[in-house]
Amino acid sequence: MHRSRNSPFPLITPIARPPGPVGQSAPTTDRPEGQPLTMSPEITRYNGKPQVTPLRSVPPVERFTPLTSHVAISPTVSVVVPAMNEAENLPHVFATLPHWIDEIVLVDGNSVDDTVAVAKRLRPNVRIVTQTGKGKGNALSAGFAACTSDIIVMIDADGSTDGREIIHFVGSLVTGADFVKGSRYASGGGSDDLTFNRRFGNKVLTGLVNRIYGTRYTDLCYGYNAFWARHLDALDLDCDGFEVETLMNIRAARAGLRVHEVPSYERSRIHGESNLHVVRDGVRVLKTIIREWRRRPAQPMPEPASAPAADRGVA
Ligand SMILES: Nc1nc2c(ncn2[C@@H]2O[C@H](COP(=O)(O)OP(=O)(O)O)[C@@H](O)[C@H]2O)c(=O)[nH]1
Ligand SMILES: [Mg+2]
Repeated sequence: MHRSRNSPFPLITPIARPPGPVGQSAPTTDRPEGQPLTMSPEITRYNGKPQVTPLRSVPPVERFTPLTSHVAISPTVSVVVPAMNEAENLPHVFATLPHWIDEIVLVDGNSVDDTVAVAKRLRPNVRIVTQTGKGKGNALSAGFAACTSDIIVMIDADGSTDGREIIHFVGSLVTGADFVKGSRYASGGGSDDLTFNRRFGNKVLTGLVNRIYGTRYTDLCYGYNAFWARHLDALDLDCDGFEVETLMNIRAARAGLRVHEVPSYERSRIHGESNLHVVRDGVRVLKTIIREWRRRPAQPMPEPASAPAADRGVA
């Protein structure tokens, strides 16, 4: 998709690259007039000989958005925020969202407070989707379907997840991941919100999924994730409740997507109470794992796409 950004972007300029290793011409200096600049070649070895494979063209400079003074990306980013009665928390959540995201999609769970009004006041261009069914899974499915960007990030509306971490998810996607999971157990991650029961249940369920799918997930039931929108069909979400993250993680593994984990710190929800019930929703997660296991394909799981990682990420 194309974005309409007018900002002249001074950080990326075509650089005349120095000649490559002896015997190889520099791919950018002998480019015919009018041809787009190509990315730096990937140097691989084949039968012991170095091979230079030019990657595909760099998108036009106008399509790049600076994220920091060192990083710019060309794909667009949508953030999906499921929210049910989170009016008091939204100001905190929206304040952490980076200025460079392209779209916020708030999925309202028929809130009886001012969730929608507050969201509109904070961000007049927020897109409001009203879910037709019930539950977080149903809300996320509706939100994902409404997104128009290349990358989709999901974040909670209770103040527990920090929008300033989005750059880590996006960074991982543009450098080769298909699907990025936040993890409270990865080095640098943590939680103020996990009770003993939730921690225990998550550990058991994570171990079960890892055993069945050969994955090495460290955190199965966490609501901070991101992925390329082009993988929505592979995820094929068809659930209603808090089992949604589990289903996404299982379907990502089954589809052979390249899954990365990034550390994430979960704070306690700021106002209000959790809608999750450990036993009820733990059982739903377990049922989801068993149902997916029964449906597992007879053939082995597909290999991840073989295109160079750094190129596949750049939409
Ligand atoms: N739209 C919508 N959002 C929901 C629903 N259930 C939970 N959420 C949102 O999902 C996020 C996580 O829910 P929360 O109750 O904090 O569960 P916990 O984080 O697992 O304790 C919050 O932003 C909630 O407002 C729902 O049925 N519909
Ligand atoms: Mg929460």
